Amino acid sequence: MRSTAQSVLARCDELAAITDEPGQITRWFHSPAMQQANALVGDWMREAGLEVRVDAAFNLIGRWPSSNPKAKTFVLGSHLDTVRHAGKYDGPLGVIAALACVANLKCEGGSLPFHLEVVGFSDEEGLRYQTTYLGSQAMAGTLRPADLARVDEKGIEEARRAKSEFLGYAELHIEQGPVLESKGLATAAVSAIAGQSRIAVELTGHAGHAGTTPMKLRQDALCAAAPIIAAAEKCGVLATVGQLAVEPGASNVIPSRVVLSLDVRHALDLQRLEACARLKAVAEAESKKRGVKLRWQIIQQTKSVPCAPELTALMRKAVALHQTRALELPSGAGHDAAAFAKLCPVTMLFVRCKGGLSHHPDESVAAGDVGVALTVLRDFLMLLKERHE
Ligand code: HGY
Ligand code: MN
Ligand code: MN
Repeated sequence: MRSTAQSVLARCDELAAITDEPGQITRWFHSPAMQQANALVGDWMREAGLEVRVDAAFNLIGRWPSSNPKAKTFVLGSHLDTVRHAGKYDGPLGVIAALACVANLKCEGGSLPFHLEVVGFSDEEGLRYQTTYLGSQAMAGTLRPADLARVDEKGIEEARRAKSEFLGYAELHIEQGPVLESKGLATAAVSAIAGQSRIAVELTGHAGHAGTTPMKLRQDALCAAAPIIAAAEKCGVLATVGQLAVEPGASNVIPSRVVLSLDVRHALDLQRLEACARLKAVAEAESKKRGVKLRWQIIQQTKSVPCAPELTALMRKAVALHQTRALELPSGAGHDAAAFAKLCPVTMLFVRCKGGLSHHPDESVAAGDVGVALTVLRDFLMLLKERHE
């Protein structure tokens, strides 16, 4: 039976019911929920006639081999893990829509001059280890020893694949921003993916009695953290403190230790790195002023990644078959395509989402837009087929 926008959305609903935190959608790397998600989507891949496996980094892979054993592989991917209290579509829409597109091609008796894989990456968000692209980096072979030291899974590096295998990669993803809605467009190609810095800031002061310790004698870790958070809000690039832990966490005890997360983004790497340097200087000054010890730990830095012009031109051509305007938008959000770009040319297709809202349970997409995206993705594959026949 043909896959439609409605069946794609119904599967997003079904997958959304699988969570590590009842009452909300949360799936972190290699959790029980992620293993259930891989099993469910793996069954859908088998139903579509794909060869299904899970690699050493717990990436789910559905393969449609070409009749030419010497052919290269084209990958349609996105991620199945989520942020905490996520929406239904950030990641899963890309995997389920790609599978629907491939299933329809196979139903029509189509064939491709290249192997095709649909991949559900195991950890794009980094909820478990605060590092992003764990699954796609494992496949790209770009995990560093520091990343591996953080991950309590042995042998994950065996997921590595060779550049020579791949023809290219395309990722369908909700825009997670307001531009498509403001322009009245369903889809757009993506020009580049912004880089990001993920930093853990630890401030260690000294606990004490809230009622007897004079203000000027305190080493208050939270008072040292506050100016850093205020500076992040005004640092001139996108900066977010998403996590804040305060110890010992009693109302009548001066905070002795604070750990906060810093997520810094910009399309230009130099701007991002300069903003991080400014924030580190604030942290050093504020902690010194209070006799608080500072630990500034860069968890991960990922550079901005341009999408491949030739593939993106093909994606724009496919968009132009269905829309009056075929734009190319930059992505402020990170995507597995950024990690996969180490292996081969990559491109992306954005789908309008309501209010540009994402990383929120109210994330939503219109069936009509998903329908357009399915057709664009199919036409993109047909254009690719023409190029490689
Ligand atoms: O954080 C991001 O940009 C992506 O959702 N992982
Ligand atoms: Mn995503
Ligand atoms: Mn996300």
